[in-house]
Amino acid sequence: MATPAAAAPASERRDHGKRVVIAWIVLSVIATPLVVLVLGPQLPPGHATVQAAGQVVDNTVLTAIVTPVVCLLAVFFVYALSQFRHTGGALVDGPPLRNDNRVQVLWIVITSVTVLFLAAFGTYELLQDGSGGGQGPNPIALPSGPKLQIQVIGQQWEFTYRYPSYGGVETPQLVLPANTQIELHVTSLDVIHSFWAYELGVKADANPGVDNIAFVKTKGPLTFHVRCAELCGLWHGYMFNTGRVVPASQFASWVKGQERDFAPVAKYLPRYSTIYLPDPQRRAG
Ligand SMILES: [Cu+2]
Repeated sequence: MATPAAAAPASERRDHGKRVVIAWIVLSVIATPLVVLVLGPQLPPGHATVQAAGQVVDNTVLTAIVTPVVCLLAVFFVYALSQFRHTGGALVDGPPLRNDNRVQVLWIVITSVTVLFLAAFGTYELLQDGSGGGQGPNPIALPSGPKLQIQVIGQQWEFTYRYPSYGGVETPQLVLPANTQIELHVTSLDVIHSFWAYELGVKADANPGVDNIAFVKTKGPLTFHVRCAELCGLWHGYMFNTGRVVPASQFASWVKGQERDFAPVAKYLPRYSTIYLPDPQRRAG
């Protein structure tokens, strides 16, 4: 049985702790502002809409909070590797470690404060902006002012879009007017899908029989990606497209053109509704 090594003198143990804490503080003080100022603006999903920009702020706050934690791990890792390295001689157990009340109290206080702050911050942000992921049929975060309602319909294996304020025309591409509050009603005709418009900061479940409402306020013109983010059958991987944010005048002429182009098939569409139920004859894939 290995003999426990003699405990290091108390002053030496304190030195280890002091060195680690000083290195941690120095590294955190340097790294955290760098993360906020340099990495923060690059974080997803970008600043293309008000909601996306809000998510960048949230991601920056979360990354800034985790930075000192990562710094502590890195400092302790490097310090332990360099200082507690075994250098020849017989391998012996280190001195037994008992509890340390100060470390335990500090640990509980710091982790509790961090978790409670994040819970409060997350709740506040959720009530301010919604989740960007759809709030169900009764949103708790309602933006004020006029909204353009657009329905997003998932189906195997594409998204189509209905514009109820333009005669319920249904189009294969999502086009939005710039600088406008959009009210997306996300639903599905068949199986579960997920409407993910990355640059818009929207990722909302598209479920049959559910009217999932998500708000997005557009900024300037933009081309954005739309992708299904829920495994929905054989061709799920091909369920993607691009959409556009265009100036309001361009949107008006585009939607008029769509009404004209799709007029011959408009009579085959079901009446506009917030939900549609799957056709029982159709086989889900
Ligand atoms: Cu899908």
